[in-house]
Amino acid sequence: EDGYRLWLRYDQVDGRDVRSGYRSALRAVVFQTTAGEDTPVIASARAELTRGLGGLIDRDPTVHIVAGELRPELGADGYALKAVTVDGERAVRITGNSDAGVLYGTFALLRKMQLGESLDELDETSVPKIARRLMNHWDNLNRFVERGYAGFSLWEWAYLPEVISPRYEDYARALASTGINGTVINNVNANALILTPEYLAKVAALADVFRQWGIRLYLTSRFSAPMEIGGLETADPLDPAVQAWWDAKVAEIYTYVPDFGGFLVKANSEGQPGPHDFGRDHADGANMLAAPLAAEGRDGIVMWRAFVYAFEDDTDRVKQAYNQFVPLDGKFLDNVIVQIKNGPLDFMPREAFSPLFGAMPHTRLMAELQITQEYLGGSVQLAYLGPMWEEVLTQDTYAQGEGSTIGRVVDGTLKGHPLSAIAGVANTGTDRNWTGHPLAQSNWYAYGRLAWDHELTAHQIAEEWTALTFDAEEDAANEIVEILMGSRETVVNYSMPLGLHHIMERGHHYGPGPWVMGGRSDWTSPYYHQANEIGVGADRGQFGSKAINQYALELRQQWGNLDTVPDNLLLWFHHVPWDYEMKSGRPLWDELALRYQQGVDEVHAMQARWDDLQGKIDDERWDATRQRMALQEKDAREWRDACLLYFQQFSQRPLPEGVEPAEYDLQHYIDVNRRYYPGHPGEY
Ligand code: BDP
Repeated sequence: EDGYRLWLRYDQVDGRDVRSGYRSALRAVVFQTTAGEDTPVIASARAELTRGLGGLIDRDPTVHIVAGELRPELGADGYALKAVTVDGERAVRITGNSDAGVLYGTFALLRKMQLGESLDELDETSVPKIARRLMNHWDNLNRFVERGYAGFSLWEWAYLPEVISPRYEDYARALASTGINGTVINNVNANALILTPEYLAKVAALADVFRQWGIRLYLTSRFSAPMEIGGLETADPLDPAVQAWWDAKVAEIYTYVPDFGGFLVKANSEGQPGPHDFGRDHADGANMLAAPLAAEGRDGIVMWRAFVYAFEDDTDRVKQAYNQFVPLDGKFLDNVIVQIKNGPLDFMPREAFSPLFGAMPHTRLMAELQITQEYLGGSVQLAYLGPMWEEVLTQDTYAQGEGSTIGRVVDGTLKGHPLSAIAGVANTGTDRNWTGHPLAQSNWYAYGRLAWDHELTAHQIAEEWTALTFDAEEDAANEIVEILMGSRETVVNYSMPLGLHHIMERGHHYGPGPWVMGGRSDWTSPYYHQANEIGVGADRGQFGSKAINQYALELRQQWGNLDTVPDNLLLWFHHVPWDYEMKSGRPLWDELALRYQQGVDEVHAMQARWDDLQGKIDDERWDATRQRMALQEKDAREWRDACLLYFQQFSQRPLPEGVEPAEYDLQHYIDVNRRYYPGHPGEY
């Protein structure tokens, strides 16, 4: 049980009665689409059915492919599952308007059986709320994965297009199983080479595999590509020669990948080229790329990232994206969608949400979530991110009054935009189990499920994933679910509690670094924690950076007031005196120290609970997880000790009772020489 099969294990269903129940309910399967044709995607659905039912109940039912009426309520990708009778025999009918709908219905049927649900009265429909459900891979052409912690990139560039790794198909199956329908295969820190004919032939080979599973391929495009591979002297988006170059390039890409999905662009951000280099704005840049993607009947899109900030800009970094983008509202073409990270800073363990979600009513907006755990312990530490994403997607922006949640902004219903999309930065790599930490598979799964239906709860998804992934009795399964559910908050507690943020080590972002100084100010830690002898925290209120003004009045009132701001965002919005009396009645310093301690205690509790699971799940994954938890425990103590020693220099207060004193002095933690880190080449 090495984890390779992910949540698609299809082991024999437990219980003779259940098995025979399924066998008699599934003498046949009807695939119904509007076309009623046997296409490559239908062939994939059939292959999955054969694989799944072969494993689950040792049967291979007859498959009928029939044409049906258009069912508007199912939209483009939705499906209906229904128990029916065919020639006097019980069957299940899977209906979709499209082949993809049938494929998703097939996976849903198999999932129900893996979960042991009855098929007797089966009659249900499911329609994804978001149209483009994407993976983002930060994969470089040399196969190094930026912020990847599970081995190398899955794409074997040197062997493509001739050699097709079987992993490509297994990857595509895993995506399709949760309803993901697109993937951006290369890094946002882009390399123009991918747009050359040599690479496009390789890209096309990947797209050919993915297409059979309903997945469209997208690329990141380097803004300066016309100069780097096109021989032009400029990449000015308003220069006709540049526009012509992109028009031709896009046309060329479609000859390789006829269903190409479009471009993802990181521009004028962290050193990437962009329209500002030529005195133009983001809309000029995005629209130039978008025009050919919508020409000649194409339906490609541009996902233009709002992750922009510049150290020359002396305003609070968390305000900058809003400042740059809001004036451009209404200027983007219809096939441009602005891709926004959940928080305005980066992917911290906890942030307030990006205020852009509550702005730009005339612009299509999408969310970017980070599945890979850049700031949450790589794939060493356990952090099930379902609760974080639930927190984000259910967050109210109040943009159009109460109920204007980020989920509704992203699915397009709030503003009635037809183009909707969501992206998750992948945590996959060549590790045999795909994600490094065996339990990090849950994040890949949870992202896919939420992309389909952002109203599912994190708990529900954790239950599903656990049941699909382990052979565990109910008690053990519940235990795993509970461990998962608390894990992200545990990481918050021992690393950046009470709204602290960006106090990690520089570069690799693994481990504590509240002392990080030097270089550009917005990459230092004191820029964010602002610790001094008076207190700690970033003042983003009316007397501080005023970042709070980027939110709706309801939130300004709640978050701007020390009495009503929740503890978990306290130091995100306020600089708070060390002796400030918290809701608990304790002074801030004591509360902070106790939160760090609580994080460590929670890791200990988690280890004990995990130990008790020995023999209740397979040894292989149990032990791999146990070992990682031992490392996480060391990491958690290091975070606590380093941060408390550091902040104590300012607070000048003793540790409250119940907080263990640090093992070493502060200098020791500063000097920890991490030669290598999970997922980072390191320096030797
Ligand atoms: C930061 C990462 C960096 C990415 C950047 C981005 O540290 O590797 O390139 O985000 O999203 O979190 O562009």
